[in-house]
Amino acid sequence: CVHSAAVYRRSSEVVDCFKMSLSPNQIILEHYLTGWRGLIKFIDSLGKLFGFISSDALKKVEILVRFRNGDNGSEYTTVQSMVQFELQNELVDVNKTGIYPESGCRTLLRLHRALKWLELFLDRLRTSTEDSKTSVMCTEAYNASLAQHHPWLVKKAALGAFRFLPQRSEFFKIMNVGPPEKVVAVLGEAVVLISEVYRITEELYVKHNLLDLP
Ligand code: 1PZ
Repeated sequence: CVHSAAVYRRSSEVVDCFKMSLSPNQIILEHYLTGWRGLIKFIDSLGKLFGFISSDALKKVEILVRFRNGDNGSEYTTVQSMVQFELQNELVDVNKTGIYPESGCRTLLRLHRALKWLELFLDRLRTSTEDSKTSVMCTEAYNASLAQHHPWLVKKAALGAFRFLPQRSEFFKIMNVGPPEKVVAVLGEAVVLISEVYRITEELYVKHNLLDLP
């Protein structure tokens, strides 16, 4: 997947990254993170108002990239190998934040939770009509997912920012994949892939009891 260029290109390329991250029951971190870089560039192209969202996501991507480039980089090939390595070597703060506030496991959990928001939002966008409001779809998706993990101040900031989302037609244009029918098709593909990536990660995190990492 090609999302290494500095500017946002096409949503279908982001979808390709997540497709390549499926291996098929493992998640390849390299492509997962490249997919995230594409999402971050997409948010950035929506304007400065959303900078606090993309900068937090970018921080998390960079933490994971640093692990991949570090001494134990080979342990960070897939999400599965990362979880196994960090747990076996006790590199995760399990109950409260201590010496490993930025473990790969807790960092990826934040991105994982955000993917649920994305899945719900894209599904609403896909099935929406011309007069549907992106801010409403975004708020509903957020309240049904990520919001429950955020303190009130973050929630307030997020809900405030959603009001400034571009409208549906503009959103479709920024996605840059062609006419509305094509956008809807790409969204359909994206929802299927993202939910598969989500499902596999969720199963792994449930199995190791990692869903509440501080
Ligand atoms: C299209 C517009 C984007 C809407 C994105 C909806 C999500 C709103 C999230 C707003 C929160 C950003 C501020 C940072 C919050 C952090 O406290 C949390 C928890 O991390 P911790 O503090 O525990 O280290 N960070 C997150 O929950 C990660 C949020 C990533 C959001 C990425 C959204 C993906 C956008 C895709 C674009 C279509």
